Parts: sequence; C-alpha cells; structure tokens
Amino acid sequence: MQQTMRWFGPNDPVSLADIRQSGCEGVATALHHIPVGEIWQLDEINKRKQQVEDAGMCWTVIESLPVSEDIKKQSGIFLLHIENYKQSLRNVSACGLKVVTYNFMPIIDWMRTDVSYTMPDGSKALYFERSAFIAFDLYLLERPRAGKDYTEVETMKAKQRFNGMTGAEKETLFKNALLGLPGSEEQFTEEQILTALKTYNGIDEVKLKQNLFYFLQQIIPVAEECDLKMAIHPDDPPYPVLGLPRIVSTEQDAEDILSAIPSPANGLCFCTGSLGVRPDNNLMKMLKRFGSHIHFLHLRNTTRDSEGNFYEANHLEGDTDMYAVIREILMIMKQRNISIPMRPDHGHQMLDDLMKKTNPGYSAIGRLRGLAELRGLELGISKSLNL
Ligand code: CS2
Ligand code: MN
Repeated sequence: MQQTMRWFGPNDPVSLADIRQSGCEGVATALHHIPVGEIWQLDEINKRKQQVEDAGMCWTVIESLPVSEDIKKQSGIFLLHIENYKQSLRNVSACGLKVVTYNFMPIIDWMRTDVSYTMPDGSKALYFERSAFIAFDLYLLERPRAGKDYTEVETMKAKQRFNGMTGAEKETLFKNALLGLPGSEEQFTEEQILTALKTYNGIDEVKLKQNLFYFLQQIIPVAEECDLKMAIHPDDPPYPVLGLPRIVSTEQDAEDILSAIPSPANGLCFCTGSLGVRPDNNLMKMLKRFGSHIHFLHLRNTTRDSEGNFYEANHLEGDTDMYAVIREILMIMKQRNISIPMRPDHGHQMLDDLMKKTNPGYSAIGRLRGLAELRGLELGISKSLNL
C-alpha cells in the first residue's frame, strides 16, 4: 500500500515536517480555504503541491474535493457548482494528481458524542454513544419529529442519560455532536442546524441517490478524460442521522453507485472504520466484490456493542480483522498490479499529544502508531506470502 497521512493544510497543528517522520510517502490534503462550490485554481493547487514536495513527500490523494449542499439537494446554483467541480477536476489533473476523495453526506460528515473518551491505557478515542446522541437530538437540539426515529426504550434511556448530565456535560455533548459540520470551528447554533436540516425536507434516500447519480453522470466522463479516479467515502456512521438520508452505507449502496455509472473512474474510498460500524456489512465480501474499484483506503478499527455504541479501537484491535483485510488488499493490488494509497484513518490522542490542541482523531502520535502497526502487518503478510 502507498502509505499516506492526512494533512489539513497550513493551519494543521501537525506540521508537514512531523508527518514526514511517520515514514509515509504521500500526503492526503485539500485546499480547505477555498469555499465549497468554487473552482480550485491551478496556482493554488500548485502552491500546495510544492509545499508538500518541499517537505519531502508527494501529494497523492485529494481529501476532499467537497460537494456542495446545492449539488446534493439539486437546489440553487447546483448546475454552476457541477461545472465548477468539473473545472477543479481538470485543474487538479493538470497538476498531476490522480485520486480524488469526496463524500455525499448531507450537512454533516462524521458524528460522535465524545471526542476524548478515555481508554484503559490513558489514551483518548472518539466515541459514539447512542443514548447520548439521542439525548442530543431530542432534548438539546429538540429536532421536530425526532421522537418517531427512536423506540420507547431508546427514548427512556436517553431521557435518563440526559437527566444525569451536568450543564457542562450537556454543552460539551452539543459541541461534539456538531463537530463534523463543515466549517464547524465557528460553533453552529441550534437554530442554524435546525434551519439546515429543514432544507432536506422532501429529500429521501431515493431522491438523494438520484442526485448523486446525476452528479456522477456529469463528472465521471471528465474524470475519465483526465485520468482521475474518484473515491466516494462512506457515511460515518453508516445509517441515517438526525432524519437525514444517507446513501453510502452498505454493500448494496456501493453496488448501486458503481453500477449506475460503470467506469474505472467511478470508485470507492474503502473506509473500514465507517463501514465496520454496521454488523451487517461484511467487509471481506465487500473487498472481494469491489476490489477493482477501490482507489483509496482508510484503515481504522471500531468496537461496537449491541446498544449501537462504538469507539475507535487501536488499528489492529476491534471488530475488523485487520490481518484479513490487509491480506485481501494485497491480493487485490497484485491482481491490479498497483499500490493503493492507504492512510491510518484517525488515531488515539496519546503521550505528549494529550497536552496539545489537536483536530479530533488527527493528532500525530496516535496516527503514527496506527501507521506503524499497519505497515508492519502489511510487511509481515507480504513476506510470508511471498508477494
Ligand atoms: C474522514 C472523513 O476524518 C474522517 O472521518 O474519514 O472526514 C473523510 O475525509 C471525508 O468524509 C471524505 O470526504
Ligand atoms: Mn474514513
């Protein structure tokens, strides 16, 4: 696998020089300062590329070229945004980039209730606690009609959980739950999020999928012309949240997306952490089935329980058998005669990083541990199989 680390650009508390010491060859980054929907201009792309190269690495994957809310909803100026997206693709390709990651999650990217959940070893992980999430939805956000999304037992548990929280805990929960919002550094208010949610009234799974297919019909031919590979990231967590439809959660979803616009350019970012949260996602089966369309790998592990809670486990622990996953990936790469870019998706906050302000999931040392373990596992498997 082509070892990659994510970098959030010049504002990332983890520098490129630090990232280099992880031993990765590639960096996954994006032009975070360009507003969603606007064109990524050549000079900006080249400037970023140069920065990464000056630090001794390559910009291997774009993560992400974000899709605007207008495109997802087919509202407002979505046609212009699609044209802009095409132009951005042409531009990144002209600068020599090859893989573009994106997602199609309405409003919110990932969702957790706790971003500093203490593990038995003292490191901190991202955690999704279902009762806390439901408490957030019902009693903090007070989303209209949220009640119908939960069972009586779930609601009762959430109520109990909520009543046991201090004011400060409620505030932290509110903040954590909305961290996955784009631009969430300025904290979103209850009103802003409720207004955004309302704009999805009338957009169900079927409609959102149609909008994704339309988008792909438009952009995949451009990606083909430019020799770019598109890699859609799955939903995290992989089911609807806050009444919003989510359509990149299951094997069937992946099949629908790949068969709607059949092309080698129409592919997946295979995120074991996101997909692995659903017990009905058989990751090995999905790898075998979609192997030829996997253009980027996020290797991460989660441990879930029967209540719907999950935390981000160490990369080689948790519910996903990372040995089996990497072994299968090695087979796929051999068959395709390529090295697929891979990054450790998240890591625990640990050691000196516990004292630092870091992007949740993206502190340096925990990811370095993740990458080191994944790299060692890959080497062990490939040597023992003579690959
Ligand atoms: C990432 C996602 O940190 C994460 O959870 O895997 O934010 C991912 O970068 C985007 O969804 C891809 O568009
Ligand atoms: Mn991921």
